Amino acid sequence: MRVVVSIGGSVLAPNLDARRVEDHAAVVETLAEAGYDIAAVVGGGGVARDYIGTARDLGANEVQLDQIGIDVTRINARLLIAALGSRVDPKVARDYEDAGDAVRRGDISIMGGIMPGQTTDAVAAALAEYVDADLLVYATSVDGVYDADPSSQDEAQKYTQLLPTELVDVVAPMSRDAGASAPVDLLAAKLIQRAGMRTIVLDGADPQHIESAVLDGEHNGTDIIP
Ligand code: U5P
Repeated sequence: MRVVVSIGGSVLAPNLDARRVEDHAAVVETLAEAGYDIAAVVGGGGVARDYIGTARDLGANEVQLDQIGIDVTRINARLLIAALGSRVDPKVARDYEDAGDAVRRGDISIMGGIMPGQTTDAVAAALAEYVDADLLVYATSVDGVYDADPSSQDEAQKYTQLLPTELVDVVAPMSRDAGASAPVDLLAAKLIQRAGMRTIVLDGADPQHIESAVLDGEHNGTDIIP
């Protein structure tokens, strides 16, 4: 069984806390020890947003801002690598082929962003398809996919299950609002739809949620089932 886990930057490193990174690494190692092939894609979180905001004030263009974001995701990926044992490929995978080679060798592969114009949500979805993953897990700062932004709308309802096509329909209007943070972005949703990828979106603040979802199929997030 092959699993790709997308770990949001705000989930892995909302601040620099070794314990938190270790807890995520421990879950990745537990899954690897349980016989799963694992690749993880790490996001940039608040640190990326801070750098991007500052560089925007300095006049950087959007591609330059994305490049800064990618660099931050790779630094976060290095933190996770630092916490993982000998089964991890020690280099941050720079493309899907690097990551795929590592996974096929039996190593844990960690990657961040790869190219401007997207987020690590899309990287995780494309990687999951590339390595023929059985399951894609988004460990995010929101505990699933809602019909509206739960941080600003009290009446927002969480979906327990969606078809990939429904996921696209739900996140499409959210991603058009500037600054809106859909739990999974539109490009990722479209890649999930195209690949028919079994996906779970869950609250990754406690990495145990990832472990229970993968090992026991138990979670309180949203199941995307083709
Ligand atoms: N980013 C990219 N391309 C990628 C991944 C990330 O340009 O393949 C940039 C985007 O600006 C994104 C930021 O907002 O890095 C942080 O990634 P994420 O945490 O939003 O996924």
